[in-house]
Amino acid sequence: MNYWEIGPCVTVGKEHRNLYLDLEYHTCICALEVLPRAVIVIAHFCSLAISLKRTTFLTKLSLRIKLSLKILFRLRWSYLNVAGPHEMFLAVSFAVLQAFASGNQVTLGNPHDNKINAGATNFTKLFSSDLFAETGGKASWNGLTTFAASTPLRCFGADADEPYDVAVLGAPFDTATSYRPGARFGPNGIRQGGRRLGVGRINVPMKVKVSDYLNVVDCGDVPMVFVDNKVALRQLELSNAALLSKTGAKSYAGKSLAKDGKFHPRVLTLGGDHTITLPLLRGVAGVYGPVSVIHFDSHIDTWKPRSMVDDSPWLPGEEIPVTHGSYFYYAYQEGLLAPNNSNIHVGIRGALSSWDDYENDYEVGFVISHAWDIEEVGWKGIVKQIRDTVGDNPVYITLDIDVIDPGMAPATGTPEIGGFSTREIKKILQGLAGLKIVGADIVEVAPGYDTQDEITQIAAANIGWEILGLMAKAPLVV
Ligand SMILES: [Mn+2]
Repeated sequence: MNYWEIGPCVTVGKEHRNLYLDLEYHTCICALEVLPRAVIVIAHFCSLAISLKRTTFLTKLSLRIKLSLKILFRLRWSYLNVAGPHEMFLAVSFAVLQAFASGNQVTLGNPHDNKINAGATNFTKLFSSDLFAETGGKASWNGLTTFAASTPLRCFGADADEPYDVAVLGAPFDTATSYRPGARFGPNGIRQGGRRLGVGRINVPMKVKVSDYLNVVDCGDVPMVFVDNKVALRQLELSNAALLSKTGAKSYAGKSLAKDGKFHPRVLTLGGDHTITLPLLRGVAGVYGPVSVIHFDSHIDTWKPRSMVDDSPWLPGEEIPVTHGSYFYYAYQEGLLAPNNSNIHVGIRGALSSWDDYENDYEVGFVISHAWDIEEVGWKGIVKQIRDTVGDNPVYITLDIDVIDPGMAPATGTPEIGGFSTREIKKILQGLAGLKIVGADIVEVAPGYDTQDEITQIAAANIGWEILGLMAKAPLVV
């Protein structure tokens, strides 16, 4: 007889009796066998737990429950020598949970009626996405969660030498947001929202399958400290620069857009509050020079730090921290934005403190397409304005999820009514095919404010998938 301990059985006084799993017959027995009736009840709960690990459990489940309940009702609690039904129930529940939790450690298949041999199983084949759901293989809702089922890679560790064309990078940062925080959970929220997407699936309106053109990997999240934004943003800047400095998996005929003439990977960053765009722009500007930014947002984000325009708690000479509303001002100061107002905001509708904000915005280097333009000129008109603005420049796309109407994307830091629908943003993005997208980010997704159905996270993930389609459609050649 081969026993395997799976947890406490029942408490008698202060003493715990242990519960054992009989590996041969798949029944549970109580050590010491102090309470025959309790043993019967526990045995049935246990066999229920074990049944759940087996493929035939559905056929057995109802019988097991029926039997267990029957015995429970017939039982007089006084026989059990335990404090009462509560304690009994807790003891049994815990034992069942233990049996579940430990299930992976032993083969629970019954040796009498099947021939499972884990050692000989081809798990690569068994979990292959080719088999898909109908055979019980890898499906959209199981397996490791990466963005759009891209390949997981330890980009900064053991897999640092593996080549790729696009790195998805999480930037879990929300300590420079002005209203609702929570975007630190954005990266994994967006990944979860993208579980039904795949880089190996066809984007029908774009007529592209990303994996035919690009090797996309998910590098996980950059560790970003929460006590010092300057340090956190430096952590992201260094990580982003490390990814960008690599040589891409694919090379193309023609001259690379990069200053060094090589083909580098592109980074799709999942934020994070919008402040992260500053270190990310430093990265792409380092490789390609100043870039034209297409900024989808309900706010302009070019504001001068307030301490520069009136009194502030900062001491004279103290560095004014960048926020999710001023990062473009710093980007302009640092020369990261393409000159001659070849940068554009799309979807703007937030209130202003002063009309001077628009003057400052123009000085920073942007032109503005407002959210209500969709009513006036339609998605085609907006696409035309974007393309006229950025021309043939290298383009960086940064998309604040609050560009979408809060009815379709409520989980964000600073929602504004009157935004684009998800259908409209898809049409606008699809209209940008051919632009040379050197990098992109999707920011301000704060899953804590999302609905149970993950509506914002699904929207953000789909937008990321469209952007990957744009990257696939235009190699970075001059
Ligand atoms: Mn923003």
